[in-house]
Amino acid sequence: MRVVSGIKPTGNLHLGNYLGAVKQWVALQDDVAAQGGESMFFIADLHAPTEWIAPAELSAHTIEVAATMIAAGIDPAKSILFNQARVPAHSEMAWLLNTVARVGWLNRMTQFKDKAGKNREGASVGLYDYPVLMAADVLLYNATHVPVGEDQKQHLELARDIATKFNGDYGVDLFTLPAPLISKAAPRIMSLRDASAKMSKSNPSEQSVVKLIDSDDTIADKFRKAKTDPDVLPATVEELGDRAEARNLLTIYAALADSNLATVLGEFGGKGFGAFKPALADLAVAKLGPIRDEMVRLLDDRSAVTAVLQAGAEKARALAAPVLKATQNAMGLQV
Ligand code: AQP
Repeated sequence: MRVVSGIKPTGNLHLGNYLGAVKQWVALQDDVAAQGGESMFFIADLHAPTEWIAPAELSAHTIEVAATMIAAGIDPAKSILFNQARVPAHSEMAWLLNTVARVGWLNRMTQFKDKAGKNREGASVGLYDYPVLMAADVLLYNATHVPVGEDQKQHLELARDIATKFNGDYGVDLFTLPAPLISKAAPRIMSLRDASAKMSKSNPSEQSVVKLIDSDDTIADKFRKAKTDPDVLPATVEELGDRAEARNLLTIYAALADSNLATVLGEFGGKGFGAFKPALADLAVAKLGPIRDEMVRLLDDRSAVTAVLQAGAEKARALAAPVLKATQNAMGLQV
């Protein structure tokens, strides 16, 4: 079993990235190790500039995201942690896979349509080709399982299609077909200002996103000002209905408390947000504060984080080299 997943350094990580991805990866790294498998987590810095990001921001966020992952519990002794750009095989493999991927397949990718919006002609070729680099990211390591959010499932399907076509076209049994790992415990966290939009690094509204770098006061303030409705909380999940803001805050509470909506409503049903929001703020500060403090400590001496990334990249390069070589050989490339 080999688990591979990545995260873009397009900004400071937020509560959605933590509850929806990093927290699950931390649990996974122990399960995978117990089964004699391997976990690889990478900072997807090659994916980040597919939409404009200033170079100084990209390099700063790469180190910050690595520090956040370590502070949240990704243990470099148990998992391989690295940044993509230090492993040139990702880019090389992406090009080789570009020759197999079909334009029609990429045209169907909904994330490109969402991100490019009306300005498709003005989108970067990298944004269009993003799923092929993602296929390279996982096929390069013969990943068996890829933890992904629902929104990335389509990209993983594409990776499987590319792997199947390559194996078929060249008559080889080279690439492992990676399976998506969608954790039931991984919630989708929505913006605190608009519960119809997901919490996102690129949301310009600071109040909509709880960042893992936020101070205790800022975290509490953001929850205090989170958009809600005027009603009291119901006693059961069924009665919650379409109250999206309430559901989002309850989901956050349940995920932070390692609990579930029914139990949280058992405690807060019949109470108003005046009682619930301070309890949520306290819980969030108790859970996120130590991660932030450790992150700040790690960022005080960036060399330790850089050393982790360098060591991780060395291991990743060693794993990638034979797969890249076998791919080149299969295609008849003289390298
Ligand atoms: N709001 C969210 N709720 C739950 N999970 C989330 N993830 C992101 N936002 C939420 C999960 O975090 C992992 C890494 O995501 P990413 O940084 O590679 O890309 P993203 O999903 O595009 O994240 P953002 O924050 O929305 O970044 P920008 O604004 O740059 O596009 C993934 O597993 C994702 O599911």
